[in-house]
Amino acid sequence: MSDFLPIRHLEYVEFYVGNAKQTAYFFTYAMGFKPVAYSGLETGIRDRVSYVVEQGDIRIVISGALTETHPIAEFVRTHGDGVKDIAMRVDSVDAAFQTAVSRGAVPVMEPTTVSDEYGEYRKASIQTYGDTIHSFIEKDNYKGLFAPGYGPYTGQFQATSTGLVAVDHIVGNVELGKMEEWVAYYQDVLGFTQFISFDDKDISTEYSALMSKVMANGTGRIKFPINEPAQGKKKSQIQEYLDFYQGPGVQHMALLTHDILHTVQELRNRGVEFLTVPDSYYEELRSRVGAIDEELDEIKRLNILVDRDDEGYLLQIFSKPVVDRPTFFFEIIQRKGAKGFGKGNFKALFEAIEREQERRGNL
Ligand code: TYF
Ligand code: FE
Repeated sequence: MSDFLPIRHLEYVEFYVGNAKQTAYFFTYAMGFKPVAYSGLETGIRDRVSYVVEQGDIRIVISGALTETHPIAEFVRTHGDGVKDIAMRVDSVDAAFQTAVSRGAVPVMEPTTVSDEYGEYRKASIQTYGDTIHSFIEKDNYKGLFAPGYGPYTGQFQATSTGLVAVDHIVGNVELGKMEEWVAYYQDVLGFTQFISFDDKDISTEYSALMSKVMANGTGRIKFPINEPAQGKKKSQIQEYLDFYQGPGVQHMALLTHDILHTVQELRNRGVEFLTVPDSYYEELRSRVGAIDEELDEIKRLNILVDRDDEGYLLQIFSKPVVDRPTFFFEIIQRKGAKGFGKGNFKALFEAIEREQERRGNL
């Protein structure tokens, strides 16, 4: 089937937060992102503030409200800090928006042009799960730093990279029984195809269960897994998310590194907290994944997980939630040939998540 809505790449991921300045501090000093642009009172914007931070090909926008009634404030009251917008770069905003809406997308913002002395910036948005949106961005004729209304970042935050290079995938949690609807949405509206699926046999442990399907765009570069809770003996981790986020939303962003030992050591040094698996995981590792390039002692010391498939192997680790509620977390991933999502780690990973759920009194 033809790619009826070609997407060039992920342009940015925007978080709505309670305190953009301090979230920007976390992204800078803990995660190693460099602040590049700013929008707020000093650039003539009176109702909100946004910081743009970058590392490798990853661009994050962190936005906070300056007024009681701003939609950002309403979002944060309901959901806490979380992802609002997964924005994609397209050749034509008009074509992308018209195509998506004619195929059933709920429109959020019609194609809009904003201009300044650096040129024209075009944007339109459609709804996806929960209060999350996808914006389409067209800015080939825009030579400014980020977008109109933004100026250079002139503050004192200084980043040292942690080696993160790209977004590998972004996962959405949806309500029980809704996964197929959202799979169909990405298929019908955005022309994504199903990349891989995991059912409850793959990923249910004694207490916590979920189902997951991975949707990928035409180029295969953009991957959006969708999770839904499945019935288990106790509360699913996905249901815990839905309860605290008060609905569907982005559960995790997986960020790619080419040197996971370095990246995880850096993140740990800077206070990023990760889930841990028991020693027994590492006792079984060598027989499960065979020979790998990395020193097993180092892998174990940093509590990194490893999985192998027919094409190679991958290394991954999951942060604890990085916001107040047990909702959004990061995954750090290095791929050495493997294109999967670490199915062989699901049991150990979900048991680690369940231990955290238990500590939170949510199991
Ligand atoms: O994205 C994935 O599929 C892997 C595994 O709640 C995973 O990162 C799946 C569900 C989940 C946490 C991790
Ligand atoms: Fe993941």
